[in-house]
Amino acid sequence: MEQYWQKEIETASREQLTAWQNERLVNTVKRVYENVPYYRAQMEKAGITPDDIKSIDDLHKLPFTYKSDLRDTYPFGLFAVPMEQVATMHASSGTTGKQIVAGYTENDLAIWGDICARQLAAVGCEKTDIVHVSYGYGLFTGGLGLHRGARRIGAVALPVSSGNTARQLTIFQDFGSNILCCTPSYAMYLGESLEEAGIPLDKIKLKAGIFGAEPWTEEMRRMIEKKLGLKAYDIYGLTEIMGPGVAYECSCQKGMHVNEDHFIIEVIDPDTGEVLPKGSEGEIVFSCITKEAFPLLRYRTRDIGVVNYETCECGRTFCRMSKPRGRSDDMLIIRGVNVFPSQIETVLMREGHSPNYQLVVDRINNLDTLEVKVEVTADVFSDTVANLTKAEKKLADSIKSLLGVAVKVTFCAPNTIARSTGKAVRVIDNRKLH
Ligand code: DLL
Repeated sequence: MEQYWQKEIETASREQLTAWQNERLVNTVKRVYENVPYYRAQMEKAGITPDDIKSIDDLHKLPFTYKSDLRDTYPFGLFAVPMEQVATMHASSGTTGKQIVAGYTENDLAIWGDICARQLAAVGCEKTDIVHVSYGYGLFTGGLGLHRGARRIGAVALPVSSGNTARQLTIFQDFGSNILCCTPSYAMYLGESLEEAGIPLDKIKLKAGIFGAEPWTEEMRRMIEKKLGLKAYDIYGLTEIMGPGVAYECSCQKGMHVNEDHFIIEVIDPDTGEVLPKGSEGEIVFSCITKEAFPLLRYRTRDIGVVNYETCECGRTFCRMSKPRGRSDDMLIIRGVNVFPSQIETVLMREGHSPNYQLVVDRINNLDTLEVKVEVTADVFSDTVANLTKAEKKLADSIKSLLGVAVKVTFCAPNTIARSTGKAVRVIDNRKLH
């Protein structure tokens, strides 16, 4: 039977959800206009006042918030409450420029706990379960976010944090962890490590996993499920909006339910900024409508996805967002062709290759090159050079036929590509160094 944390909200009618969104959006716009000089200036520039925002139909009138706005106001310039009301902060380092700092009031933390509890309930978490949290604790939102969710439910929140893989395996066995929370790449690494240590699955009690914070494919999901003997769920979120739990997967696993009572999702054309018709793929934009300390409006996530408004069989009425294909800024442009690392991952897994891969991009004689390094088993690696070359070519052909871009495939010996305990580094772009 489907389990909910706040059933009345999670299954509320569309009319009710819209009514909440209308009221909460209007209030948030007023609040930021009054309390955040930067927002007031942006709205003045756009020629609007809070009176122009009467319902979610007026949302498109508000200016977008970009990551660059967060840098311009670093560190606390977009906070909408005085510091004495801020209970904690998190930050994401990002790959370029200054880190992003998010503030939370006590009330924000309670809501964050609830939305993570919704995810935990959806995977069947009970009070008696041990929730093994291997996302990093600290300024990263993953560890403490899921920790709060587990506490909200009343389950055991086990703050293992990431790293020290051998110890993680010992804890699985000795403590009987039931639900694992970590990045999908770390889940894969934990699965491989279990195998290498010769620990059979009947020695551990994991039943579900909550994996997110980076793109991963359905193929990877199946592999993790097999290696760890659990059901793997996807969870989405970002520091700027809250952290994990902005959207969560139910047992149907056909998209992640967006917590629409707290966040409004839009899909826009990343080039023109225009809101796209329902069902189109585009850049995902979020507005926070209940956050007190750091309520971003129309924040450009750069994540590319699709939103589905059909009712889900689980009974939840929140719309569902697809797995983001990746961030528009992770997208590689190789000789004019757009390539997402996740597309390459799909080909690798479909053809039975290992999920341990890395993409190396370079520019040689003014021409982009893409090398796909992928680990193979010791058996394959010790095969004849002729056979290896043939197999590399076969994989390169498959990638070319699917993505339309010629790549060089290089097979690597087992355990030569660095494993990640947090977010995996999938791409090394040497072009940036030139
Ligand atoms: O990664 C928050 C989080 C922690 C989500 C734990 C899920 C679990 P940031 O470090 O700010 O926050 O990174 C946010 O990660 O814009 C996406 O590009 C990517 N991302 C997050 N979840 C997923 C997912 C956390 N399920 C950025 N699938 C986002 C694909 C994801 N990409």
